[in-house]
Amino acid sequence: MKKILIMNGPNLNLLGTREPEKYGTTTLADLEVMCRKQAADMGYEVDFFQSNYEGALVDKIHEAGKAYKAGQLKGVVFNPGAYTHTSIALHDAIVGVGGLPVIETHISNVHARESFRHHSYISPAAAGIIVGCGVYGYIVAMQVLANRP
Ligand code: CA2
Repeated sequence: MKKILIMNGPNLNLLGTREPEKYGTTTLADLEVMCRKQAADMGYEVDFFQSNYEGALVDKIHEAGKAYKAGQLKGVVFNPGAYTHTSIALHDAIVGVGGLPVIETHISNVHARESFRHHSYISPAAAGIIVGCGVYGYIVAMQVLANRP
């Protein structure tokens, strides 16, 4: 069965434990359950990955690029956390693997927040972008991937 990779970047392991006014009360473990259920409903498996390390996220994108080319992966839902606003390395990884569909997903509306959150290095490399829809953005992003040709 084909997979969808859900990737979360730095500090998203804290989801649901602090700053609920910004990120809600769903924990990362809750989010994993939601994503696995959505994937099963659509006939996919989920690979769920979180790291606080930029290089580990780069490595995972490389792995995803290979799996996509081998026809084992439909695409990636990626919340790069604060690396969104800083990481040329993640941009280059997505572009570098060539053709991997990445849906950049943010829980909060980054455009309604501090100006340093308004720029994304990931967006030019992404197939689509979802912001400000809470954790349901991940579900929408999965539906987007599943419905791509
Ligand atoms: O809105 C999003 O999903 C963000 O990617 C979240 C990042 C932030 O740096 C981006 O600008 C927007 C922060 C993730 C930190 O997550 C926490 C969750 C709960 C408590 C503390 C941090």
